[in-house]
Amino acid sequence: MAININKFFRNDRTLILAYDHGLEHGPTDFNEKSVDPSYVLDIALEAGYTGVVLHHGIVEKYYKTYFKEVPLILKLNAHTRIGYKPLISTTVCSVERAIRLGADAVGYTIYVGSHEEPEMLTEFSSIVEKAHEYGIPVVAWAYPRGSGINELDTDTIAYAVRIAMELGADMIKTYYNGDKEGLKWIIKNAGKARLVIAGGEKIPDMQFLKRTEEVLSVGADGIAVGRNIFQSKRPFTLSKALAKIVFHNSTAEEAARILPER
Ligand code: FBP
Repeated sequence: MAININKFFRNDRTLILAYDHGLEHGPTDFNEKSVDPSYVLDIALEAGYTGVVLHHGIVEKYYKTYFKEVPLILKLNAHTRIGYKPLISTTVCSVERAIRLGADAVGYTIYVGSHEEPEMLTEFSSIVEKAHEYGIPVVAWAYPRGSGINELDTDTIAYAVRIAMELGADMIKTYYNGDKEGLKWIIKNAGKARLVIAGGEKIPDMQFLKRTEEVLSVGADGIAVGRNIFQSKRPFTLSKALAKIVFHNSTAEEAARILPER
């Protein structure tokens, strides 16, 4: 069956709002507003994001009515920051349940280089096989991680992306380390899979807009951002500025004109 990821694209670019942090990082990532999933879904809807990333519990209780206008990537695995544990992102939802809940794609994190990587490779492959049988695209979080691993080394990121591509990912999310030439090589290694850049820790809004302009200019297909939006003091206008860069090729300077203060 042909797998179509176009639902997540507008003008051949994608802008995804990630909101799986409550599980991945804990509530310290949130403020009084962003702790409420409805608030974050409002941002996604109003700013015209072409995708949102959620775990199934939030989907069941919040992803309803008009929020469904924003296509859904349902995250199938999770890893928490609390306590000591192996570096494996555990499967917490099945492909079938994701489909029943209205997912347009499923997402899965692979910690490439971790001691537990083999399990994640096997599981990811099974998920790709099953999701593709149902015609559902798969988004891989290809994150180098583990003892002795330099998470931001260009060749290591390229290797992580290559692994996800060869195992059948339709879209791959990974880090940007600031190496523009390196990103070109990373994108080449994604092949026909689409490549999106993760947001990372909160940086000043203008810096984030510039970083977005940069990765798109090199050839990334879009960005998947979380903290840089919902930890911003102006998540709605910042999202609209981002959309100008992503979908309309505005420069960061042009896009920033809509921000109340710089
Ligand atoms: P951010 O834009 O906030 O970095 O979100 C992207 C993301 O991949 C989330 O989907 C996920 O919860 C988080 O980063 C994982 O963060 P970490 O790199 O700490 O594992």
